[in-house]
Amino acid sequence: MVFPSQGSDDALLIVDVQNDFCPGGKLEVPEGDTVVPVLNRWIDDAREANILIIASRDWHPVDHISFEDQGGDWPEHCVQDSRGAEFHPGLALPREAIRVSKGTAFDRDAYSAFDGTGLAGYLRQKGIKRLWVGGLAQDVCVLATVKDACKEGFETRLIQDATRPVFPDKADQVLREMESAGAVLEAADAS
Ligand code: VGL
Ligand code: ZN
Repeated sequence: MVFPSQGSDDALLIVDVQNDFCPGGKLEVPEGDTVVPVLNRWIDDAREANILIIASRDWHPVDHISFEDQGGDWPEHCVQDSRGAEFHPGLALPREAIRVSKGTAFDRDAYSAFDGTGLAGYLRQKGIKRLWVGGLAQDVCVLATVKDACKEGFETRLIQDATRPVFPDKADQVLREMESAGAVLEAADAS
């Protein structure tokens, strides 16, 4: 059991565990794939306990505004229906997990899984109060998602060993930023 506590008001939120954010991908997160076996344990537990599982994905149209050749900050990545946009093949995402796509507008980027997706309302409708969050990248989309989750009033827990940053130098600063937003940092899994 990896959930320290759980109930029908818990949900597991997996952010952007996609090929392009893993080693060999177009926007590589160092050691990004190491989150996969960790998250698989959380998925196992969530399934056993009937906990809602949400998986977000970065899902850009071609020529997205965030791409360098369009004047954006990032190399081309997670283009809709490309291999790079697929979830990491090792991620044991069950059929019933809810998929959330973001960053789908040509002219606007979205880092947070809550941005433009209606996710907060959906979770409230399901009676969710507490979110366990992991995925990629810790300093970009996970950070934005955690901050929005706190702002939306969810009790938010970051699963520290289930996330990795694009820029490892910023990791500590990012953790402090999450804490000041109100998130709780879950230490590495003891099991
Ligand atoms: C992300 C950079 C650009 C992420 C998405 O999922 O962390 N990072 N788009
Ligand atoms: Zn993106």
